[in-house]
Amino acid sequence: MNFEVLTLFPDMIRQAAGTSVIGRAVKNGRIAVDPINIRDYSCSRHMRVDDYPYGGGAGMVMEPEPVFRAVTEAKRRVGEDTRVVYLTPQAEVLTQTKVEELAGEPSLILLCGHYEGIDERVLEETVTDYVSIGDYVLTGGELGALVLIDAVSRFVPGVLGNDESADFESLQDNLLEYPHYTRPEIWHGRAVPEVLLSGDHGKVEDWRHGQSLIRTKARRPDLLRKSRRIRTIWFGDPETEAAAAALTGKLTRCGTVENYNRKTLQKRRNSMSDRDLLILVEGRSGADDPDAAARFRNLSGNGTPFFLFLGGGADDRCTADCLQSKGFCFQGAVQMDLYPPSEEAVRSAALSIRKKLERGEL
Ligand code: 6GU
Repeated sequence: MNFEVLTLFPDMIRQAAGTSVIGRAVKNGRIAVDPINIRDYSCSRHMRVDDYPYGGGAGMVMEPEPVFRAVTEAKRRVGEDTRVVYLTPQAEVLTQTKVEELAGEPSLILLCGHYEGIDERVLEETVTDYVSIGDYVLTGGELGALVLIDAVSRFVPGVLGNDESADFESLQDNLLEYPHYTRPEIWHGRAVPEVLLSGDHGKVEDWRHGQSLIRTKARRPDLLRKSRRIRTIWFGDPETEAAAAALTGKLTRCGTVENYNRKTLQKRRNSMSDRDLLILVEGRSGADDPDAAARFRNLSGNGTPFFLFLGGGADDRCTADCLQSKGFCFQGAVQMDLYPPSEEAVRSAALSIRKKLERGEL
């Protein structure tokens, strides 16, 4: 993946991109971080790139033409259609979901502003994404660009070693990570929680999830309000189950995946709350599910949002209508190639759901 960084301080980018995990990834050729000095595209003999603001006021504004020329050069290098991300506090705050979305691009052009900002007209003409790294003001966009490069690069294959994998991040769950411990077993009189020494994987997982909840409630209650328990139901063949499991795994670390081919489950009462999110993966080919009413006999929601994922040309109307009448709230249907599901299809399906979760739209 290529990062073209348009900046007045290329050394700052070069320094940081030569160090640690990102430095290793650059040396291995997994990513390229290419600073472009906006000053090299100045229109004046004195290499000026800023001027006084129309309308008066404090500070200087970066002129449009040098920025435009620098963007043009970056596009010449990595492609005309490359997204241009402007790092600015006047933007949505970067999240793990946005990071993963950007990681799907082959290249990114990162535009770092300075002074009071950049002439609005060149932004209108070139910028595709506005990104802030938090609600505070920095002296320039370079640290934002470096934060973005670091976070995005973790998703580029080969950037992380096996034991640093970016497979599933706790933040994708809108939950904070549980506490970690290593040797010694007792340190400064403090013991490692006993359950971690028990060797019981189920118990350890339960404990960690509990700790994540406690921690999120205490430190980031705002995240908890966006988090939902993911409940996946599937029916169809083993490929459908694989798709259901993959999709659930991209949404949460602690969801359930239930087989609704099975008569026993259809008989058991299954009530979902308004804090749950139902994912229904329907794999059978052909038209509607004629058994929908019987299949969902004992399933009930309480304003519970749901998404449908349909494989092999299955129709959504019957299933959707049936669930709507049982207290579920239809959020969308996606046709998926389930035979087998491509990793890309699963990834983009999960991303679109997480975006909605993050915006509080569910
Ligand atoms: Cl990305 N740039 C600048 N200049 N200030 C910021 C920021 C970015 N994120 C928060 N404050």
